[in-house]
Amino acid sequence: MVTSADFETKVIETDLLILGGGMAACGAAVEAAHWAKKNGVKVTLVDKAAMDRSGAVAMGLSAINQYVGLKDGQNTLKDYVDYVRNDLMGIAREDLVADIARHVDSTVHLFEKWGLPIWKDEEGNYVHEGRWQLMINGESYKVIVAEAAKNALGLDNIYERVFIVGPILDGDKCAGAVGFSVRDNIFYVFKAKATLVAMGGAVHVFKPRSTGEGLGRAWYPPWNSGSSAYFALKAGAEMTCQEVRFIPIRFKDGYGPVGAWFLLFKSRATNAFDGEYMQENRGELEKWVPYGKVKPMPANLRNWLGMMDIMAGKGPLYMRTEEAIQKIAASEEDPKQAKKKLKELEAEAWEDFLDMTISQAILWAGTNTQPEEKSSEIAASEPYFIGSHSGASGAWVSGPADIAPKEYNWGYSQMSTVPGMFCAGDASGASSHKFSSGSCTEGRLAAKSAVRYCVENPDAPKVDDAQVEKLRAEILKPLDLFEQEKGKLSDPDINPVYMKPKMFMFRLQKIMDEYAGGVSAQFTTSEKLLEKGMELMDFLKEDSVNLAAENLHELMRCWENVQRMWQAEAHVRSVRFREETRWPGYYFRADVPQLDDENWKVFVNCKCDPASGEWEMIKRDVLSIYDD
Ligand code: SFD
Ligand code: AMP
Repeated sequence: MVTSADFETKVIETDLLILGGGMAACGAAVEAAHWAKKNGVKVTLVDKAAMDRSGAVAMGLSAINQYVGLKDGQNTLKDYVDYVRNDLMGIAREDLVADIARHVDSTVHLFEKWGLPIWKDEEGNYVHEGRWQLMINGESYKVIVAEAAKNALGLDNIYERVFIVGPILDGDKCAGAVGFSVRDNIFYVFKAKATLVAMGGAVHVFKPRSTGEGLGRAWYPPWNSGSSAYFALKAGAEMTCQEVRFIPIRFKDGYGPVGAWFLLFKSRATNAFDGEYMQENRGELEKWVPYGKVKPMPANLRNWLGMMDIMAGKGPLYMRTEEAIQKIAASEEDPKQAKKKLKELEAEAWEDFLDMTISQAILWAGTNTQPEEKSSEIAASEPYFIGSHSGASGAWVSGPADIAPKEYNWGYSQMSTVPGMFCAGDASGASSHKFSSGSCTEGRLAAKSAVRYCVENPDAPKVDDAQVEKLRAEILKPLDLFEQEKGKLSDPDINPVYMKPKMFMFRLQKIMDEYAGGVSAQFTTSEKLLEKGMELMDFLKEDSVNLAAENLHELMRCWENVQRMWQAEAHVRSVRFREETRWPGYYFRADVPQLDDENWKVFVNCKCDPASGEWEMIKRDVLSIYDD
C-alpha cells in the first residue's frame, strides 16, 4: 500500500534541465557538458528509464538513416531539404531541416569515434543502404551513445527511473519540471533556467494491431507515451503538424523494418497475385501532383498504393525476400561464389532484424520462415507520433538566425514559443527525417542554444510553492483514490468510482481507432466522425481525474495515458482543422478527399492556454530558405 502521505518531496535546482535520455537527450548531454564547463553552467538530465536502453533505440538499430556526406560532395544541403519537403507533401521547416543536415555528419563521426561499428567496403568507405542511409552493426548503438552522454555529464547529474509528468511555470516562462521516481516514494521538483524537452513521441494512442496475446507489441517503443507533447502543451507552447502521424509499412506482426529490403536488397513488394502495387497503381499518383511525381515517392504515397490493393481485395501484401536474395546471389557468375553470397545474404537478413526488431526474427523462426525461400507479409502499422521519422508532429521551434526566415526566428534556435523551453528529436516538429543521427544532432544544437540562454538569462526562476503543492496533489491523487475506494467491489480492477489506467487506455484507443482513422477504419475519417470522437474524448477527459493506481508502476501508467490523451486531442483538432487530404496512406479525410495546395499548403499549428484550457488553431505560412 502506498499513498501520497508516504512521499518525500525533493527539490533539485539546476541551470539546464534535459528531459529524456534518448538520442536527442544524449546528444544534448554531450554538447551541453562542453559549453557548460566553459560557462559554469550546471546541467541535469532526467530519464524515466535507464539510459543504456531507453527510448526508440533500445533494441539497437541496423542503419543510420541520416548521413548527408557533405564533405565528400556526395550530396548538397539543398538535396536533403528537397528530399524532406517532398516526402512530407510540401510541408517542412526548411531552416530546421538544413540546420540539422549541415551538422549531422559530424554526429555520425562521433558515433564511430565512440565505438559504433559502421559497415565499410573494401576501400574503407561507408556502406550505404540507400542515398542517405548507412549500414551499422547496431545492437549496442544506444549503449554506446548513452555511455558518451554519461561520461560527459557525470552520473551525479543524471536521474534515471524518474518519470516527468509536466512543467512548472514562472509566469509565461518554463521554470523546470515535476515528476516522481518509479522505484522510490519521491516526488521530484526540478527548478531550471532552461528546460530541454526530449521525451520522444507517442505510441498506443491508437488501438494497435497487436491485441490479446500480442498486446503491447508495436513498432514504436511502448514507453514513449506523448510526454513531450503533453509537457509542451501544458506549458502553453505552440505545436505544429499535430495531424502528421506516421504509419510505417512493416513486416506484419513483428514490425520488422523494410528499409534494408527495399533499398539494399532491392526487393519487390507485391500483392497476393504477384502484382507490384507501386507499379500497377502508379496512375493514382496523378491525383497527388506535384508530390505524386517526386522521387523517391513520398512514404505516405507508397503506403497508399499498397492500401489500394488491400481495399481492392488483393491482399495480403508481401515482401519478396526469396526473390531478392536469389537474384543477388545469382548475379555471381561462379557457382561457388553464388553459394557463398547466398549464405552472406541470409546472415544479413537475420541480422537486420536481430539488430533492431528481435521479435521479427522470433516470428520468422516461429513460422518456419526462411527468407531465402519464402516471402513475408507486410502491412501498414497503426499510427504513431514521431516527428523525427516520416511524421512531423512536435513543438514549433525557433530556427537558426543565419538561415531561418525572420518569421521563424525568435532569438534562440530550438526554443519553443515558451521562453526557456527548448525541444529536440521527436519533441520538435516540422523537421522530419532526422532519425537517430539527426535527433542526436538536434539535441546538440538545442543544448548549445539553451546553455547560451542560461548565460544570458542568469536569474533563478521564481516558482510559487502553491503551484508545486497543487501539482503534487494532482499527480499523486490516483494512489489515494485507489486506497480510499478499493474495497467497494471484490475485484480492485473494476470500481464505480475510479478507472484503472489500462481500461482508460483501451477507451482512448477505441475512440481514436474508430473516429480518428485507425487500423479498423482503414485510416479513414471525416469531419462528422471527428466531431463525434471529440465528444467522446471530452467524456474521457472528465473521467481522467478519477484514474486510480495500485502502486508506483500504475501511477506512471496513469500519467502516460493522460499524456496520450492530450496528444490525441491535439491530433483530432488538427486533422479536423485541415480541410483536405494531404497525406493519403497516413490518413484519409473521406469528406475532403483531395489535396488543396491553394488553401492548405500551410502548417497547421495549435496551442492550449494553460490558464483557461482554451485551444487555438493557427495557420502558418510555409516559407522556403531558397530563392527558386
Ligand atoms: O529504420 C521520458 N529510428 C531509426 N533511426 C535511424 O537512424 N535508423 C534506423 O534504423 C531507425 N529505425 C527505427 C527508428 C525508430 C524506431 C522506433 C524503430 C526503428 C523501431 C528512428 C530513431 O530511433 C528516432 O528518430 C530517435 O530515437 C528519436 O530520438 P528522441 O530522443 O526524440 O527519442 P528517443 O530516442 O525515443 O528517446 C526518448 C527518451 O525520453 C524518455 N522519456 N523521460 C522522462 N520522463 C518521461 N515522461 C519520459 N517519456 C519518455 C525515454 O525513456 C527516452 O530516454 S527504422 O525502422 O526507421
Ligand atoms: P524504414 O526501414 O522503412 O524505416 O526505412 C529506412 C529508411 O529508408 C528511411 O529513411 C526510409 O524513408 C527509407 N525507405 C524505406 N523504404 C523506401 C523506399 N521504398 N524508397 C525510398 N526510401 C525508402
